[in-house]
Amino acid sequence: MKPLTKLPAWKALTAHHRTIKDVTLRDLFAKDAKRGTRLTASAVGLFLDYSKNRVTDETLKLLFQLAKESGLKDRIEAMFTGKKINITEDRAVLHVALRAPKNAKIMVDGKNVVPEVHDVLEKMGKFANRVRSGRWKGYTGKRIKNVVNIGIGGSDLGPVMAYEALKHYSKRDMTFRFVSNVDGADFVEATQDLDPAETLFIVSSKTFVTLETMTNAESARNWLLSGLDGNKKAVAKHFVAVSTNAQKVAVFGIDTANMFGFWDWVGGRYSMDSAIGLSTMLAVGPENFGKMLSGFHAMDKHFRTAPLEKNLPVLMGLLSVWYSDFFGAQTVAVLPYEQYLKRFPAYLQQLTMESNGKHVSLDGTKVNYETGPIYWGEPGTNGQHSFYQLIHQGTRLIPCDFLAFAKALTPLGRHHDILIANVLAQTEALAFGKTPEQVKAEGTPDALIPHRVFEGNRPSNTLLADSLTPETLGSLIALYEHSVFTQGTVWQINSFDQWGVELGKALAQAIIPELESKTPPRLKHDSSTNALIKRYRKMKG
Ligand code: G6Q
Repeated sequence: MKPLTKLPAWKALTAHHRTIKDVTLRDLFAKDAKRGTRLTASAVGLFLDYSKNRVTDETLKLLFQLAKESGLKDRIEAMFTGKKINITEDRAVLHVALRAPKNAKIMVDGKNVVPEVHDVLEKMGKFANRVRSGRWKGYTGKRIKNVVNIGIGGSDLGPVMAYEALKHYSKRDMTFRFVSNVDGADFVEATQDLDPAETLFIVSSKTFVTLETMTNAESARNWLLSGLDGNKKAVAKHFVAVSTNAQKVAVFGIDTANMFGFWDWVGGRYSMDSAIGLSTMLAVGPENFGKMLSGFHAMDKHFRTAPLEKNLPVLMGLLSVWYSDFFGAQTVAVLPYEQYLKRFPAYLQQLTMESNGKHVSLDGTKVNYETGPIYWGEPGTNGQHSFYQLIHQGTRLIPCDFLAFAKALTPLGRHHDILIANVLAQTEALAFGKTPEQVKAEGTPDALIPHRVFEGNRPSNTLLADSLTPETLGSLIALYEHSVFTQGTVWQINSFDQWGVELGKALAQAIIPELESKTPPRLKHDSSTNALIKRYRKMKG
C-alpha cells in the first residue's frame, strides 16, 4: 500500500481543496435548487442529510476515489471474515459477529464463532429473566431490585450509555447503577441508598485485572458482606462476572457458573453487545436487547454491501477525513436532540478517540497527516445556551453531527416540535449565517454590525430517524463504529489497539506504594512529580 499522501486521490483532493476552500454553502445551495434533497442517503431507518457540508460533486467523487485507493472494500471484507486486522495484538476484530444471526458462519482460526455467541446470549437471557421475574433470590431470600455494573472504559461506557438511551424500555421497579471510577466517591454514592440483600453486582472486565474495577469489586464485596453478617456464601448470590478470564473470576470468589464469557476478538470499546451488555439486558429484557442487536446487524449489512456512494458510515467517515485533513478541523461535535442520548457523546469519545488517536501507520511509520479528530458534544438544546457561540462565531471550524427523532418517546405538549425546530434552526444558521447587509437592514448600529454577523459556512450533518427504539440505537452505534473504521482505513492506522493507555497505568502502579509507604520513599521521578508526591504525603497527614 502506498503512503496515504502519495495516493492519486489524496493529491487530487489537495489540489481540489484549494479551489473549494472559499466556496460558500450559500453559493452551493443557490446554484443547485435540489442540493438539499440530492445530497442525502438513507438506510435501515436512518436518514442522513449531508447537503450542508462544504463539498461539491467533485469533492465527493474524489473522496470515494480515496476510499477505493485505500482498499476500503477489501478491508471491510477482511474484518467481516475474521482476518487478524488488529495486527499489533494479532487479533481478529469481530464485533460484527456479536450481532450476526444464528445461521451465520464466521470463522476464526478454523472455528465458527457464531454458535458460541448465541450460547452466551441464551445464557444471558435465562439469567436476565430469572432476575427480572424475581426467581433469582439474594442470599437472604429477598428478590434483586438493584443492579450495579462495575467496570471501566469499554466495560462501562457502552452499558451506561445504552441504559440511559433505552431507559424508556427499562424495568422501572429495578434500579441500575454504574460504578467505574477508582475515586471511592463513585462507589459510595452508587450504593449509599441500596440494601445489600437486594443488590446484584456485575463485575464487568474482559481481563479481570483492571485496577479500578478490581478495587471497586473488592469494596463491593466488603460492602455486601458487612451488610449481610459477613457470610461469604452470600457472594455467589450477589455477584456475577462478565469476563474472558475464568481463572481470575474464580479466584475473586465468583462461581464460574455465573460468569458470562466473551472473546479476545471483541475490543473493549466494541463490546457493549457482548456479555458486557448484561446490565442492558437486565434493564430492558432479552427481547429488546435482541432488537438492539438486529439494529446493529442491519447497519453491518448495509456497510458491507451498499455502494460507497450510498453507504452511510462511508459518507460520514470520508467527510470527517475531509475536514480533519484538508480544512484542519480539530474536532467534531455530536449533538443529539434527544435527552435519552445524553451519554452518547461520552460513549463516542472512547469509540472514536481510542480507535483513531494514533500517530503511526500500520507499518509503524510516523504519519505526516492528521488522524482522529476530537469528538465531543452534549444534548441539544442545552448546548445552544453554552458552547454553540463558538461554533457559530468562533475562529475554528467545527463540523457537527446533529441527531434527531421524528417522534418523542415521551410526548409532552409542544415540546417535541419546539425541540426539532431548534435542531433545524441550528443547522440553517450554521450553514447560511447572517450577512452584514442583513444585520444592517435590521437597523443595527454600524459599530455593532461586525459583532452580530454570522459568517455561516459551518458544515453539519443531520441524522433523522423515526424514534429512539432499541433497533435504531443499535444502527446508530454501528454507524459510528463503521465510520471510525472507514476513517482508520483511509489513515492506514490500527483502529483496534490502545497502547496509549498503558504508560500512565504502569507509572501509577509505581507511585501507589510511594503514596502509601509509612516511611518517606526514595523518589526517582522528575523534580515536579517528586515534589507533588511529597506535597501530597504532607497534606494528607
Ligand atoms: C477499550 C479498552 C479499555 C477497556 C478498559 C477495561 O477498547 O480496551 O477501555 O475496555 O480498560 O478493561 P477490562 O474490561 O479488561 O477491565
